[in-house]
Amino acid sequence: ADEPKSLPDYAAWKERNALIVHSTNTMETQRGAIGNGVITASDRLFVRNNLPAPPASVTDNPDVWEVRIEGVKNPRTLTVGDLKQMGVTTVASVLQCSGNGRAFFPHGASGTQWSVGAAGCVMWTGVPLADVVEALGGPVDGARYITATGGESLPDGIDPKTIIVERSVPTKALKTALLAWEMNDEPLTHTHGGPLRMVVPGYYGVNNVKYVKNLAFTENQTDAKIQASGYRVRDVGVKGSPDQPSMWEMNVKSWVTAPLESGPKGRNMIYGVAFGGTVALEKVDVSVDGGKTWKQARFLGPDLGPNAWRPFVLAADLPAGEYRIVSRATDMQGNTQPEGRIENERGYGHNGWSDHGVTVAIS
Ligand code: MSS
Repeated sequence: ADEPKSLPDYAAWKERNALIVHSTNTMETQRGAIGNGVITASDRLFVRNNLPAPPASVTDNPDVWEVRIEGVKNPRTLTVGDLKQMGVTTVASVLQCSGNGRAFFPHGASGTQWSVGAAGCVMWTGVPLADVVEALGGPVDGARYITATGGESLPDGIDPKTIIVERSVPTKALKTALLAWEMNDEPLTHTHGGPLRMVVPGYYGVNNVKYVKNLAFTENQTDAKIQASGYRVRDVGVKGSPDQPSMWEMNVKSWVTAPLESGPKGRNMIYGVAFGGTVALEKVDVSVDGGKTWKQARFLGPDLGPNAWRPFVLAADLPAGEYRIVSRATDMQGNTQPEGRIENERGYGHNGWSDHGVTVAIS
């Protein structure tokens, strides 16, 4: 067996035992460490970097970090200090990697083999992007996308478009997007994108651009590789291209967090988490017989809004035996998790309830 990998320097403050370290750039929360809280502790939250993170010193003096705002009537360069005077809001939102659940795809989708833990629910504090844009005269006519650029320095000798983290989302995201400088009531660490991060509540992780240094209202999506051919849903064996669906709004999803392996016969509390992306949840059903029969679970803790996850619990009386425990969430628009996978080349957006179940021995 391989030596357990240690945490990379930029994430050394994390709780090692709560995480599976896949690589220097990818760490997921252990299923058993997700717990049943409404908010994921920062030191347990997954990490995913497409490029090496900038040095920790970027957050030494967060208020001087600059972001250029373009594609508005009055383009300007603003510091985080300026942004803090323009407005502020706090939102709870699920941060989930597009490839969360990739490990369940039998064709061996390439990329980090995330199970369920490339996701967490955190509080973001920052300025509503709409306030910033309004102060700068509003978007230019014809703007259809908001394009955010990450602040990593790029290596020489490589076409920047092939590696830069630059993502476009439809302008309708302006209703909820923010430029965040705090996560879970603490200054945003560089691990999670400090000093300033684009947050698009309910959208897949990749759209939440860290160390954002440029933000533009654009007519077209960026032609950066991460947008044009990356993060595109297509059939197995097919190359990515701009005409395929982009990983934007998250779909409805849930999974059980306890018990995971065994339990005592009699009363068992079955816990899990569920979310609807941009749509509030209606309910979560739980089955202890692999989906033959279902019972509605109870939500646990306060409702932190449509973009947050909802921990759930179902009390079940279980005689000794083996159980396949699965959960299935339904959102307010009636979208519900499918049983199976939507097979796709890169293993994106997996919300099938069957694969996400657990087999538990009760004795
Ligand atoms: N940003 C930047 N700048 N860079 C990078 O790399 N990544 C992505 C996001 N953002 C990046 C960014 C991804 S891809 C994800 S998931 C996220 O981020 C994560 O986060 P955290 O904080 O957890 O680490 Mo997939 O869809």
